[in-house]
Amino acid sequence: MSIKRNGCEGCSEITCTSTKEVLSKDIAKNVITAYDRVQARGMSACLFGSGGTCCRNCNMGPCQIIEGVDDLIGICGATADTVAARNFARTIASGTSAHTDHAREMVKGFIETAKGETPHEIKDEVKLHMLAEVFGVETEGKDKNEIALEIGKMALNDFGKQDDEPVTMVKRAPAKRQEIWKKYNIAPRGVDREVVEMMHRTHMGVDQDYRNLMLQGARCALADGWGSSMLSTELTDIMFGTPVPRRAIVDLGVLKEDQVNVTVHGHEPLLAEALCLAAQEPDMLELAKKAGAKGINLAGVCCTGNEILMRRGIPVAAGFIQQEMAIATGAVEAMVVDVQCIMQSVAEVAKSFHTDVITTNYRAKMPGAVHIQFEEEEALQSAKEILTHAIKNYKKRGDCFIPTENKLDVVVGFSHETINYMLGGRFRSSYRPLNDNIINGRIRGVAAIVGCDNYKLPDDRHEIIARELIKNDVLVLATGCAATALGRVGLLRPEAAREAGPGLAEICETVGMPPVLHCGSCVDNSRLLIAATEMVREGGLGEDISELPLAGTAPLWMSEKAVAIGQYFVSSGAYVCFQNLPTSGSKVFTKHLFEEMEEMYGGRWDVAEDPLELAKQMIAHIDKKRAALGIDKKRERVLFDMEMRRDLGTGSGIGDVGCHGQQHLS
Ligand code: NFS
Ligand code: SF4
Repeated sequence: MSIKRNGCEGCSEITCTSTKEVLSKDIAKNVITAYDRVQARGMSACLFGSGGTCCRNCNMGPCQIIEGVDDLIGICGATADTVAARNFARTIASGTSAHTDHAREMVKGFIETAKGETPHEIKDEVKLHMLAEVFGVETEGKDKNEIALEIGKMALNDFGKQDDEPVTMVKRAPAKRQEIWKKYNIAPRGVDREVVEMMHRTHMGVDQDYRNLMLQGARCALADGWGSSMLSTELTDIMFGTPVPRRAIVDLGVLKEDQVNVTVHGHEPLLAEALCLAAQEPDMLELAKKAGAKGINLAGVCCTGNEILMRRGIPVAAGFIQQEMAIATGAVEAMVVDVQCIMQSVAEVAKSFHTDVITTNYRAKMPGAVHIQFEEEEALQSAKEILTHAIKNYKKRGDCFIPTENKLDVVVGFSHETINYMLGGRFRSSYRPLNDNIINGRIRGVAAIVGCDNYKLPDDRHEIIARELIKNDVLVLATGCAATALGRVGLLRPEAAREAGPGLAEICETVGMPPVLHCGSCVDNSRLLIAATEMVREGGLGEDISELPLAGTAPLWMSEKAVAIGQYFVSSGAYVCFQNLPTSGSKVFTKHLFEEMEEMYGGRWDVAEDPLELAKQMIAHIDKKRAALGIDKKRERVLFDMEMRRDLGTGSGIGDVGCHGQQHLS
């Protein structure tokens, strides 16, 4: 490799103190990171590629197309709008397939659990019964495993079914939303079918009308959000417990000098949960002691990290952009990976250290890694085998550097049920108080900051956007690597309420919650769909998601999954603003995303390169929705007298925070 590193020269875009510290140390001097590759490559991205008008869907191409130039259409005659739409739709299909393949594994694991064939159990029976109702499963006289087995089988059917009926969860959406989906014939059918149909329609010579292509794009994305992702979230909650608020730590500093450090990187919680169980087994701890370590320290990376952080309080070492840095500390015995968002470079970085990258899934192997197949039916045994391998490495550890100065406490675990519980209190857990506080203007609206980190842009963008939103009384819900990034800068702490506007601060202080709520991994964006639906159902904010003062962003998106998520939010009625989209090469298609979709779905795409501008656009949308609901005037009242405080504390139930999560908070 000819790219060189020079201390921290290549880190001009890094603001994370821990990352900079690690990269400035001698032990990391040979580590080439993605930052270095971005620098070496410069910003000369291909305009056709980034604008979405490069087509290589057949072997007459590749064709690079310029909109409005007659000679520069595809060899087959495809125009810029068709090609941009096809590429965008394929991105959605790819993102959907990733969530879907993950979800299928979870459903299969759920079925095995119901049969007693895994070390896991059906933990959340309340949610099990709620889901039984959604699936129409009779519960009378059946034990929890029987109910789970029936739900599991029906859920599995949602992936592969061939009839034209929508997937089960669609019926959870507000009635008005379901009508819109019916009108455009985009209620998702079998999830796999929507992906296959999308791939078919984008094949050379099939669907060549961008509007028609994007009807399937919307349907495919909805199959992700209301189909596979929602199934994954709900069944994972039932198996491993619905998250409740708890304190934890997010930083590279969670690695421990005197323990065997195992980072779990990827997406499927079945592996991570099994590792959590195995790491507590006496024989494993004994083995670690024999190797001279005080224990086994598990730490998460990326979305797997978010899953075990939310449910077990297991710390997150790194988000997507820090995966190489975790190894560069020299303190990691093994990075155990499964699927998605694992950069091939981790195996290269690991070569400079004693670290082994252990792949565990037959679908995802990597040169330079050790493969130990994780078998769900023998989950504990598999996990032990992986840990044994890691423990053996402990003795080989050389110099290491763990940054310890920047470890920040975070409060995580805001499932849609806990948001409801925290705000509503023990006796009347509901979204009423949230709706009331939006109506009275203490909370201006709700924003979702989701998605990835991206080496191409400065890493403080989530923070800039979140600070601007909370300053303007917008409650922020965060998932994925965006949530991890916001945790690193202290915004997931109740103390961050000080930075919020007066209305939001008042509520956060009364309830003891942060102004930015960590709602989980990327598949857990489906929680936000349910939260939005509950807000509609509660009343007072219109009859559909599109009427809510709500906006979403994935400002540093890099993965195709983020585009699928963006599209299912748009098709569900939300305003979604990214920092760029791969469609700029076609004004016609971009207009479809930015304007026509709003007419159809009430939600739309938007872009804003500057993070402050992006936040302002989200706020402008929220204000537009407030005005349409006729609640814009109420916001003029921002100062609270004692009576209003009392009202906030008891009248609405917000002060009654004796929820099961509260004990973790104090
Ligand atoms: Ni989401 Fe999770 Fe992170 Fe982006 Fe990747 S880990 S599923 S895709 S990078 S947020
Ligand atoms: Fe070119 Fe058309 Fe083939 Fe695409 S499908 S590569 S535009 S000829």
